[in-house]
Amino acid sequence: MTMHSLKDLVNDARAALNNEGTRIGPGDPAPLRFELFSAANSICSQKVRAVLAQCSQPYRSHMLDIFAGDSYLPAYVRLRLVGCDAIGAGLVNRHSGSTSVAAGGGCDAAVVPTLVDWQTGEVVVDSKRICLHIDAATAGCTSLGLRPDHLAARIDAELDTIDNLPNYQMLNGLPPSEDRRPGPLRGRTGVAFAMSKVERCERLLAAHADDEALVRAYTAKRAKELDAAQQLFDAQRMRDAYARAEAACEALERKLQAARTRWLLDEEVTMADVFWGVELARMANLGADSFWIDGTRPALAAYADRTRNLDAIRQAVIDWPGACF
Ligand SMILES: N[C@@H](CCC(=O)N[C@@H](CS)C(=O)NCC(=O)O)C(=O)O
Repeated sequence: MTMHSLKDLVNDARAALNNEGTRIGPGDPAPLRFELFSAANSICSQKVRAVLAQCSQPYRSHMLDIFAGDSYLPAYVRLRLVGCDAIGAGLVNRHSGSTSVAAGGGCDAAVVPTLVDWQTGEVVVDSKRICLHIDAATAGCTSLGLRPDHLAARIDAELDTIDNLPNYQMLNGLPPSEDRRPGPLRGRTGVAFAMSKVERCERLLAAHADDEALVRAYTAKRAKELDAAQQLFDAQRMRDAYARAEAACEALERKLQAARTRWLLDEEVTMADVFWGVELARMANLGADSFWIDGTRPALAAYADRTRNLDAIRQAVIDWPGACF
């Protein structure tokens, strides 16, 4: 794609969102390399904002409201399709319960985050890929970056574990009598949430029936959310999702107890710590810190506290307006 057509696509997305974006991060207001489309309360977006903060990378930030359906706006979807097509995995039309492209079976053209790299002219999608792209592209993280070569395989294993956690199911809570989510989320069921997205796709399909690219995007997204509504949210599936998250916490507790380094894998913060920090902050926000508080998993409790206090996690999640429920 030419830089000219990329500029047109981004300008259209900016106009659809009705904002020019806000500059985030250190340095003077020189032209910015990165432009990020994210949502305050999206865990995938939080990972990217935290990595940008950890790497001291300034960027132009556009906030989308995912509950209002901003990520389905035609101009935004057209921009994101460029990134999806670059992955080459096709569009996902079923739901695994996690947000992972690898586990889910493809790319979703109606979600956040999306990164534009003005230096390379790329649209980069999928939080894990975006974070690796930022780390490889910038010298601001640490001297070896957030994914030093000698730890790459172990860091990747942690990122995959986190990427495959059932975050979509967890967001929608446990069965009502066991639900520990904060008040505003209680009573919202996953089925109603997913079906509201199905209905939104149907309205958009009717409105853009003659636009091949949009029809492709909304058809896949409709099928994915219908699949979610039909098979992710019965009581047993919800309990299984929380049980899988607790098992990941138990594995992390054992690794932390065995670790001889300041952070999980190294003396310096790696991308594994940034991702775990975001994930543990989300679990705490949903009331799933019962997995480690009250002495249940002491090493994890201390680690959750330390990662929560990382400047990058504070800036991108804890203190970011609207990031916590
Ligand atoms: N694999 C993608 C998944 C992105 C994703 O699922 N984003 C969610 C928020 S974390 C979203 O935008 N949901 C809005 C919707 O489905 O309507 C990534 O990691 O970036």
